[in-house]
Amino acid sequence: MITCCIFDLDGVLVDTARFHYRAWADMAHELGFEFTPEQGEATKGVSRMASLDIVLRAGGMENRFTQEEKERLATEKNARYLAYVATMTPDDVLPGVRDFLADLKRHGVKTALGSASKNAGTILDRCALRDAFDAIVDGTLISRAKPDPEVFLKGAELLSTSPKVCVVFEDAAAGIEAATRAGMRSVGVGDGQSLARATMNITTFENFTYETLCKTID
Ligand code: B16
Ligand code: MG
Repeated sequence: MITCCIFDLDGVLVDTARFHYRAWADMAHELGFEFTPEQGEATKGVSRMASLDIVLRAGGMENRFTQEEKERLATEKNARYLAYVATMTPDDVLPGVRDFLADLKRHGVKTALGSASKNAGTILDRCALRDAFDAIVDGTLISRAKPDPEVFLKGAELLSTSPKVCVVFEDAAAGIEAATRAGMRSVGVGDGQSLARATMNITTFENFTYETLCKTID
């Protein structure tokens, strides 16, 4: 039985993962090294400060900065990221997402957002997605980042449901691990390789329905 779907935001509902990557790569370039898209994969789904550590480690600079300097670098990266986000419109919601959310609503399935991002509210508003969710959990409400299951357990709690009836949609390996640790099934969205541990995988929401979801993993 699947009565609740919890969605990651960046890389699942909207393609902001490329904005995060660009903002980190720009910062790295200014610091004097290149941060590749392959290295960028490891920042998906993890918190801002943990992402900063990943980037600095890639450039051999993990011990170069004080905590205060790291806070400043993270703030600058976030300003760059928000400049990209400011260009977003409702057209930036990924193909098939709105139809799938509407299909879930028709079947009485509850929905929650489960994102590590502190900017999730801004993105939901820019893309006119806020009203599509029964509950919203973002980086401002949690204290432990994925792969800790906190974000998804909080979503289930707000919807008053058991993890057993929840399915998580995720584009990051850390998010799939968080779902598994929460006792939930998961759908990996995107590149199958890094998401091999998901219960099932899709590459797009186009033509994906609640019926297909249930047939495949229920
Ligand atoms: P922010 P998600 C995550 O969002 C991103 O995947 C990850 O790359 C980012 O570092 C994290 O949010 C924090 O984002 O800097 O905006 O607070 O995938 O969990 O929706
Ligand atoms: Mg994501």
